[in-house]
Amino acid sequence: FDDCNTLFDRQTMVHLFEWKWEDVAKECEDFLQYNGYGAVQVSPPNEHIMIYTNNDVPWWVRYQPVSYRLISRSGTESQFQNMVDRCNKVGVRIIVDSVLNHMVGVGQKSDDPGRGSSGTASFDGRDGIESFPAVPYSSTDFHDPVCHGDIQDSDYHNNANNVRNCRLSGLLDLNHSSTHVRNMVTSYLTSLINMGVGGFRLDASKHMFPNDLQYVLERLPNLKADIFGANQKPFVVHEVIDRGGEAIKVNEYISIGRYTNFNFGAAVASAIWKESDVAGLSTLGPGFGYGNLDDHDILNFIDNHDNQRDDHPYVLTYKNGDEYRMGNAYMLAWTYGYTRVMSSFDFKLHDQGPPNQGAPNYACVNTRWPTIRQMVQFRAVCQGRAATEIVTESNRIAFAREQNGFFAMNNADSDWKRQFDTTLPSGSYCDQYDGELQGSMCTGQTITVDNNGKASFRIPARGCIAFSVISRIGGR
Ligand code: LM2
Repeated sequence: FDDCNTLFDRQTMVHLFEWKWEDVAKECEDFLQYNGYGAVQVSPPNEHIMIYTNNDVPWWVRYQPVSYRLISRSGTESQFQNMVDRCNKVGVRIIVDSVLNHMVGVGQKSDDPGRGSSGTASFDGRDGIESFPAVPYSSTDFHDPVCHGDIQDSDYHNNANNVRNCRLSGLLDLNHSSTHVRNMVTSYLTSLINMGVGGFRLDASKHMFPNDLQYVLERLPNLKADIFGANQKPFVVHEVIDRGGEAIKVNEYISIGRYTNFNFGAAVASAIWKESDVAGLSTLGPGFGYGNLDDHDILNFIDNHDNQRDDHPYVLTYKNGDEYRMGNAYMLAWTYGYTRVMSSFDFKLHDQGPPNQGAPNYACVNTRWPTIRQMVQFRAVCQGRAATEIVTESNRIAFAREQNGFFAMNNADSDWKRQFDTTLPSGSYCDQYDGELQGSMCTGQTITVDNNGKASFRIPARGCIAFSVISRIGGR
């Protein structure tokens, strides 16, 4: 389940958080396939609750399943299938965010005023009733006899069983040791595989027992051979937050997939905020610190949809502007792990839903970050190339990607000017961090590499530079 099943030179996943299926399909065709993206993580596609407050529907309704039918705010089953087909056709895989741990919050009912579901299923989440006829689940499919209440804060440190048996903020907790529940979630994931998806981000894996998940995952069919080749297992990344000090450890999950490495974004943020030194990022990899496991065990990212909404995020988010650009650029230039970038929507309030849920003619502000686009391409062309010629100074790091690329970050408050060994073929290169090559014109700094691969240039204070064989002026 570690294998991302993406094309060799497409080593980045993008989370198109809350995007509609029709828009994802267009994005695969018009943008992702040309820019080195291998996969899209999509929001949960199954039927979920609806809650209308002040003309808004919070983003988190997607994390309260009502059934496993494919009808959500993002679209219908046929729109989902159409997206999977169109993305696969251009070599971009679909990774489905799958909510298996729970159903709705206790008390939610389909006939409450202002409530309902994204489809037509009725449900009754009142304590003890717990009825979801469209799956079907009934009260005996939940963990109530083992734990009838919420996970307590202290459980995270000292009671692994409670974290897995009790309710996560009131969400009705499915019992995955039950044969019926296992069959229902297995058939849900199986149907997605048969539609052509490449894998899953399993929501709240920490809150499910690894052996129950293993039972389900081992019973899944192989991916569709006409798309992925013979005998390919789905990619699985477990959402497990473990930054140390937890009763539940990430190591419990790495034999059944990868895990979401929350320690990576934290290390990058602290370096860029100068709580540590970016020079130390030259060792960010297995063994760097707690939770940074082997390459094939992890998915790295700067921020995700949860921690970007924290009151005081411990990671960089789009609200950090240039610092976010630096963090993402380092992640994409560096050799560690499979990487995921975030494509979200601007928000003021934690619960705020996406902007496109009202009338069809919503005003959509498209703010793709040119640096991230360039750096995903950089990562693609540098795939398989080691980081060499690593240079560090106080608050500075630079490295080559073995004859294919060169990256430097200067987090100091003064310019960094010196000669580097780039390992690149001689020629003129265009900076992909602050500029880009458009035909034969470079919109940013031009770097001249001599016959020995050496180049002297300046990296602005609190800035980066990146160039590679695809930004060589006049071609490779
Ligand atoms: C996750 N990973 O393990 C998701 O990444 C995260 O976004 C989900 O929480 C969580 N697990 C459960 O799937 C979000 C959101 C919560 C929200 C839940 C359920 O962060 O705030 O909880 O989805 O929609 C909401 C209310 C909460 C209420 C709960 C149950 O915010 O106050 O608790 O519904 O009604 C009483």
